Amino acid sequence: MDFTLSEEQIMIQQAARDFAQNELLPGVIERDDAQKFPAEQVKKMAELGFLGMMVDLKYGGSGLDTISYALVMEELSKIDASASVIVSVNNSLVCWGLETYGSDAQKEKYLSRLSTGQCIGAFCLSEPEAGSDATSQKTTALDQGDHYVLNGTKNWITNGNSADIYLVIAQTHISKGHKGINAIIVEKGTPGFEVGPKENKLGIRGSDTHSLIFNDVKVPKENRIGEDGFGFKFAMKTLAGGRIGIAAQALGIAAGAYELAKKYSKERKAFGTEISNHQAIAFKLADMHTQIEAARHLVYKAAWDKDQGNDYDLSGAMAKLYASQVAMDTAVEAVQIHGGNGFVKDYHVERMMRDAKITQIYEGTSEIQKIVISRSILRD
Ligand code: COS
Repeated sequence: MDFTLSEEQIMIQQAARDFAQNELLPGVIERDDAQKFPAEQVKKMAELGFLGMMVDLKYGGSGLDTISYALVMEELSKIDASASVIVSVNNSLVCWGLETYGSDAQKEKYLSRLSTGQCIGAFCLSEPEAGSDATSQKTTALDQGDHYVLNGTKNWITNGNSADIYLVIAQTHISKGHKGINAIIVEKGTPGFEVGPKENKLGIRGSDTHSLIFNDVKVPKENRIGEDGFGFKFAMKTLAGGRIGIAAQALGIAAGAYELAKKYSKERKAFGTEISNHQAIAFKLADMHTQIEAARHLVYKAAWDKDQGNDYDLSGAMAKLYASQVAMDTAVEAVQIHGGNGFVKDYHVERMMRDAKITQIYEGTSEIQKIVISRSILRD
């Protein structure tokens, strides 16, 4: 067993750490406040190859492994989870899905643009009545010979307005249930496709989350990913990898909040000494550090499973379930250690506490992860 990162992985980790400090930290409070999409920062992340990290070089990607991707997600999320979710969705849910299941023509047409950040992508599964219950898709993509006609509404879509390419999950053969669902590529600007209002969110406020409305949207048949009826499996397989990205995001939020709390505890004095000298604070830090290290092992193991070609549904779900809980617990304790200062924006930890919450909800709630885990362990 070897826990050592390769030289290349350490280099990428350092590049992401430097980028986060130099480019994401300035203005992160203001972007959160104003719900401002980090457009300039996304452009720079594209230049660093962060938007198509695992995509083959021939499609403009960085050709890296999932561990490198997790390391980058962790570093970016220590500073700005709004920026890292854009990276996560583009890499895991859009580029990976297209590269793994798309046709050669689809890859030629869309993948290089997505992996180089010329445009960004969105993954559109959730609906007003189909979040966790993902088979209950109400959006339809009816077969009209050489094209589909899409009707319906998607909810809470990350990159909702900033994307140009949308992977839309929709029901084609209603009587077939989940076996009648398709995944269809829809380009922004297609007549009848409208972006709804921006959500005013608790956390990750810099990322743009919108509903999407499809009103008789005509899309050529060649935009369907995989065989007819493959859409639900496509969504499940894609989300299984996405969960590793979000687990790494949660790990980063936890690690970022912990680092700030540790630093603060060594500066702030109370009762004549730095508060880190009080056992009440030191023990909190000990718990945080231990839990973060455990989360890190789960996240890297899931990424490693994916790189080895092992099944990663179970390890990805466990990583997300645990890391998101650690993110939430650590961020709450980081605020506590900061006391009154933790409750104001300048010290960052209140934002991290708000950002942490979504990691227990999106790409499968913690309850959904427990369904995936329990079904997997009870199968044998
Ligand atoms: N990989 C491949 N196929 C999968 C799969 C996976 N990880 N998980 C499920 N499937 C397949 C099943 O094998 C089944 O296909 P068959 O009937 O051909 O065997 C099909 O998908 C339906 O699965 P199942 O019967 O288990 O469906 P359920 O309605 O019970 O739900 C869960 C399955 C709960 C796991 C699924 O709906 C889910 O993940 N929901 C959460 C979705 C989500 O993450 N939403 C957030 C939106 S994205 S931000």
